[in-house]
Amino acid sequence: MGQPLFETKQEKSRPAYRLYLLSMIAGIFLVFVYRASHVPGEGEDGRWAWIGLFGAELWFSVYWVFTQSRRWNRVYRQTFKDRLSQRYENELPSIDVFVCTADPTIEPPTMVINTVLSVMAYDYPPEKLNVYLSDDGGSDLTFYALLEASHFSKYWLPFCKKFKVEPRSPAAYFSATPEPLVHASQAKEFLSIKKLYKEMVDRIETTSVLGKVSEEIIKEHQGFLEWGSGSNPRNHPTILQILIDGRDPNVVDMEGQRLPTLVYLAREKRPHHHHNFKAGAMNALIRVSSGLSNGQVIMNVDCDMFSNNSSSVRDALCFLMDEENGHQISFVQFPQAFNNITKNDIYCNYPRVISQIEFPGLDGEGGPMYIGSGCFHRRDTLCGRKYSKEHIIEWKIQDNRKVDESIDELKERLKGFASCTYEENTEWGKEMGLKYGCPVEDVITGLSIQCRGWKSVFFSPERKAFIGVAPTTLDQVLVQHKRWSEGDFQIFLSKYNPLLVGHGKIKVGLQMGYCSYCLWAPNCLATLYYVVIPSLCFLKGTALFPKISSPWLIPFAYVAISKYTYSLLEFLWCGGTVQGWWNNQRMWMFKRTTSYLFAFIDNLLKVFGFSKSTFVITTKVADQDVSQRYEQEMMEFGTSSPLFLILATIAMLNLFSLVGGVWVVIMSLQTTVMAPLSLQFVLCGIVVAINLPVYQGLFFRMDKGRMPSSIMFKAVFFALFACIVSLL
Ligand SMILES: *[C@@H]1O[C@H](CO)[C@@H](O)[C@H](O)[C@H]1NC(C)=O
Ligand SMILES: CC(=O)N[C@H]1CO[C@H](CO)[C@@H](O)[C@@H]1O
Repeated sequence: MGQPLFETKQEKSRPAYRLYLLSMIAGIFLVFVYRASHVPGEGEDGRWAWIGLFGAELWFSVYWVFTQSRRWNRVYRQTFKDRLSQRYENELPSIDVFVCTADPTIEPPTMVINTVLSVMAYDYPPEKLNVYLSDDGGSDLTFYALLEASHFSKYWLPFCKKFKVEPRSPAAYFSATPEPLVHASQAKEFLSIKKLYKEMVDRIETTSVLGKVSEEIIKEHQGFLEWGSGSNPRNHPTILQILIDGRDPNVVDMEGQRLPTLVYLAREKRPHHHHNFKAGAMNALIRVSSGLSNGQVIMNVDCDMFSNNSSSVRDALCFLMDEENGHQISFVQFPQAFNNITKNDIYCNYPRVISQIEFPGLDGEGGPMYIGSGCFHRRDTLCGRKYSKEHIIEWKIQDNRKVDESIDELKERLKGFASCTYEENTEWGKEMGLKYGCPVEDVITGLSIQCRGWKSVFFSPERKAFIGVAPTTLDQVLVQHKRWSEGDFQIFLSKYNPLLVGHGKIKVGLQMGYCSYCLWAPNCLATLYYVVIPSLCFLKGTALFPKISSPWLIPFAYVAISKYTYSLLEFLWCGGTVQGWWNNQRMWMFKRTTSYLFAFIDNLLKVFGFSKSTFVITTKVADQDVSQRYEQEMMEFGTSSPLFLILATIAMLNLFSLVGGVWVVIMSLQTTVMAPLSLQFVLCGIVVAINLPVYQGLFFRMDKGRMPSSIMFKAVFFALFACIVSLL
């Protein structure tokens, strides 16, 4: 046994961090002592507001403890790909890559094939690489685009390998490299491949605009015959096409090299069957691929995330094939990155702290969660295998094709795996494959794998492995977070609660780490309380915090200042800017008061048996100026979403309270009035400051991204109403 294929560096919690933890705990304790010992008496002003605030602070403290579990034991990984090639170059396992798409209008076929081409061009023996596209949209446009991509790959793959091109998504490559490469010999090939690519995109886009594939194209490939006259996205038989059969040595690229297998699959859809969204698609792919290439490692990626790093497969294998520790590792999760993040990242799309602090923290406690994209799994563990020390993995190619089977027989056999009825009375969706019944199926799937004894690994290379496109409007971001937080909270309320299923199976730190995400949604209550009640009480003159001269002020000030200083330093350490951190704080407040609130309410409605969500949330806006405003870091409101009404109302309420409260102090001409209210003044002032973009959107902007005036009127009305009621 030689040197290890990967190395783990432990970032042990430093003494300074422990000191911070201890001092915070002491500070929080003193805050509680004050809260408990100074409750206003029966009948006094502000008794209930006080008790509520105490509750909110208790919640924040408990939640804060949960978030520390992602920090105290961080590990960072490094791989040695040269050792992997030296030892295993000829015995590399075969890899099945799954790309999932669901809708040709939201996910344009050109984007999908760029992702497909980027993974086909991995630096890996092509005969061991198999790419499957699952098209839940069942669209012949997507199939047509994939067919074009299969032709183009015969030029693209040799080009990538010859010139060591990075990144290997043609769109990303050509936009990052507008000029031909330096040498004249390369320039010619560069220009000709760029031309080929442009022509292909033109053909695909013309076809997309027409909305149907032309008769000439249909004649070219018999695969189109599978789209019968009556088929539609919700009602069609399984459509399966092997566009490139990598096992056939006669199928080669322009340089005579073998090509990766490329398969198109649209699983059977029938109106009366539940399809289980992406988890269902993934499970169909797991089965179909098992009958064909049967790769021992499965990687899946969303169709909007192209591979930016052609060596990711080898990175992942360094973990899975390591002789010493690899046998217990079930999956290797890469972080998500985005290519259109602006400098100060106004919507905090880039999960900076998550990928540089929190996931390494989870990794130190037994492994990160599976986040649904950019993850390499071992097939057997994804299909339910339990960990046992005795089991030794044998890395070998085990293609499940029968020797004497014709291509048509093979296709029929594979199609059966993707039929609607295949999963009836089986363990699929329960113990096998991805789990069903939860909007964030990836998280519970990862959790149950870990509960079966496996570890996972988080790997974040310098050059990012996968890059996607981040949402560019506030509405999209909030809706996305509503879905995530709703799913995560649903896990907490279900039988998959990490504290229950993980008990005795995974580390307590990891259980807490999972919970810190699962408990996103309930944060809404305490946050809403904190940004509304102290401000209203300030307006009214009811003190809820210690006086400025009181020694009790110290723990409050200490806890607040050190928590936010810590988070600022952490953010800067992760490469962010101060402005970016401020934006991040704003987004936390926005998410907690809107997305999480809706997610929380929807979950409660479910628990009480109203299964249907009663809140309809508006969809995305698509506007030409939107991306321009995004690049200028202007917040995009623009639609009259109920989420924005909440944001605007909170902003107005704090503004009224601040102005009104200060007015009262000035009128009374007594500075003593201010002394007990100063912390509330500061709090209310901060809420106003963080909401500046909202006031701009409400009153000072003329562009289409401003708040609709209907929202303005309603928000002013509700805020005034709340202020008046509180004064009564
Ligand atoms: C993506 O790959 C390109 C080309 O290698 C590199 O310049 C860029 O920094 C990568 N992007 C990220 C976010 O790592
Ligand atoms: C700032 C930035 O990079 N914006 C880009 C975001 O992504 C879209 C689509 O890829 C580009 O058109 C923008 O230029």
